Amino acid sequence: MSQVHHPLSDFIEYSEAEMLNRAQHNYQQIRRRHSIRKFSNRSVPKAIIEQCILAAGTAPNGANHQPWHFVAINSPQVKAQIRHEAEALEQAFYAGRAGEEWLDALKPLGTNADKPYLEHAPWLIAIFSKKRNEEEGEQKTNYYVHESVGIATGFLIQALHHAGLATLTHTPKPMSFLSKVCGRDKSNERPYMLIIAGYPSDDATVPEHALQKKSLDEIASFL
Ligand code: IYR
Repeated sequence: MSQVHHPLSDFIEYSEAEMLNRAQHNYQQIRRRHSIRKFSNRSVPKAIIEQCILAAGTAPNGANHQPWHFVAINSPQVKAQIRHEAEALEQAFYAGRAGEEWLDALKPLGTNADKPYLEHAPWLIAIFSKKRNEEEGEQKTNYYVHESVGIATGFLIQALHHAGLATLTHTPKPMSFLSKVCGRDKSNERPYMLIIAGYPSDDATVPEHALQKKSLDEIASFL
């Protein structure tokens, strides 16, 4: 592989005052992102989702192998199938598979096995991690797959929020049904997470518990 480098032509330098202002503004924007569980069935154009996935695809990742695949689902049939399978798993989870401690931890959120939003929301985005890239007959091992896909997922959530959409992360356990439903039943791919995106319904709420964020002192140290 050649080692061509390009000048860093798109870096923008801001004054320190501007940087502080931008950092504060970004915090004020991102702190308005809340996981919600009541979505409107109002449609959202595919073009918006495409731009958000493009943004996710710019995430830093191992050796730039980009070990991810995004399946954006708008089809009512596929969404119904996902809801059906996810609810069956969640019923077992809430009936005891989770264990007492986990169920106690979820109590303040008020979650349960019913997942109507998996059908109501216009878009479900299933994210797959790829332990190998197998495009066009090549066999390339991927590196730092979990870290890379985690960062890309963060970028995706940020992009969706920035675009003006509400989001929810969902990780049914086990998630293997997503591979089949999404047509990604390949030995090199694993479902990583499901992101629900759309408009909140008029009666969407945020649990008080979810608003309690740790202070800077609690989450950071400066040496
Ligand atoms: N996946 C389940 C349970 C659940 C687990 C965690 I950790 C949460 O932060 C929220 C929910 C569900 O979606 O209900």
